[in-house]
Amino acid sequence: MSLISDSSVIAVFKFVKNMNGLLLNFVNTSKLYKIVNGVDKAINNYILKNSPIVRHISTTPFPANVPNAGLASRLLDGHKTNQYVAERSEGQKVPLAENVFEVYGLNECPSLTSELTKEEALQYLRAMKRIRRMEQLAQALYLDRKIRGFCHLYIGEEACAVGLKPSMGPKDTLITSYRCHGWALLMGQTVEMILGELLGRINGSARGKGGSMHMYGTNFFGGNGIVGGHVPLGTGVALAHKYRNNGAISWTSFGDGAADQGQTFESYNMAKLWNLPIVYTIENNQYSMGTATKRHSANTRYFTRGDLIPGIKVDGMDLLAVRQAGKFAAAYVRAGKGPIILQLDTYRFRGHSMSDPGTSYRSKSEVDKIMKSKDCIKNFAEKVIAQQLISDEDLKAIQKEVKKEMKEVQDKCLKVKEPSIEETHHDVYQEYKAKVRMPPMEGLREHKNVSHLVKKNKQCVKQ
Ligand SMILES: Cc1ncc(C[n+]2csc(CCOP(=O)(O)OP(=O)(O)O)c2C)c(N)n1
Ligand SMILES: [Mg+2]
Repeated sequence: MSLISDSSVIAVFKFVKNMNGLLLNFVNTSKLYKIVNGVDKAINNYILKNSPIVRHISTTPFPANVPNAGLASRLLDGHKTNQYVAERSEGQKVPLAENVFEVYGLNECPSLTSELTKEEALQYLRAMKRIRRMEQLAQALYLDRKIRGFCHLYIGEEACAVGLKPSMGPKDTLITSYRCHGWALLMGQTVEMILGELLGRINGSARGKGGSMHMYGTNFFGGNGIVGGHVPLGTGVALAHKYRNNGAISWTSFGDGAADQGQTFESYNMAKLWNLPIVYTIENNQYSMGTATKRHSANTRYFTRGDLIPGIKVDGMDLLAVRQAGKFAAAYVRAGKGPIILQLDTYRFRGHSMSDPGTSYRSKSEVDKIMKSKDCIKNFAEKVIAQQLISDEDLKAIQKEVKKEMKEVQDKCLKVKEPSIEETHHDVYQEYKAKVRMPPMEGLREHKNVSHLVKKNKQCVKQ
């Protein structure tokens, strides 16, 4: 098991003792198995204090049921010793790069140290992979002319949604633009509901009648096609949260193009005036269709444009940075301090929509360079593997599992029928039974024939 002798390990330890990052890496490696065999008490203590992994180093005989036995390192087989170490069940400390945040109107910045457990690492990786694979399938189905109409892919931007989701509480709501498939999945739609909707089948979330831009679900207000049009809607949802006093946040996500809309500034004004519980999230993918940010925005520092609303610029390709910023923003809003803006700098790897090759207004080399160096999934996977939080095998298993899942769902959806022509009169109008100030959301999702209301409405129009 040992690669180097005890004495040289100890020497290295002493040498790197003051170089925290290096030492932690060192402690994370399997060479530790050898280290604990021969080290003195001072070094044991040092490991215990500094290692994100080691929870316990024992000098008593190895107990039958060490906590985390599967993970715990029964280290010293063959080393004629009774020491063992057990793995920490809490997370590892993962440092972030120093330049991932810039703040406006705030005295503090999100922490540059992120705590991450193995389970979380696997969860985030799986979530990003599922979105990407689903989008890749959507792209292929579109090219195969099985999906028609609008279709805006989220490939490249996955860290934005996946990084924010852990900060959302059970009553929090999300509203976003037409680039919504990833968010739909995170907000509880199934892959079948999303692919079914894209394919126009009755198993889709809007029974195949809404398509790419119009998916809704519990606490998920869509999918919205008008650029910036949903920013006031998200602000209205925040007003509803405040009115209902339910402690929830309205997460309102939009693009750099939408950030220039007049209604965005009107929304900022009302949100600050009324101290609404809202996080405005600008997914700045550098382009508004074919127009680069510096050509459409006089000020591309979107996080500074809320006047009295504070903001944070975040490396949106770094999942952990997004998560830290999301946590910070959620705590800020839940403390009753009012709105906050997050600018997540990201990049879309595909064209604006399926009808845009995405290469006439930006060079292929620009796209290739960013895909190579800034891919949020690849970089996150490399980081957590280097930290020994997960293994290459874990990553391969996720890839395999996700690919299989998506293929099965796609095959299933392709066998489902499209909605019939009679369905034109389904779910068009809502009949309000009680006098309420807001329609009950459950009612809106009922699948019912409302042709009698259509007739009634026509009569009203004639009169
Ligand atoms: C009010 C309005 N104007 C123009 C359009 C056409 N349009 C659709 S998407 C888009 C670009 C929006 O860019 P951005 O807000 O950065 O979002 P992204 O597509 O990059 O995610 C435009 C101009 C529209 N849908 N609505
Ligand atoms: Mg954009």
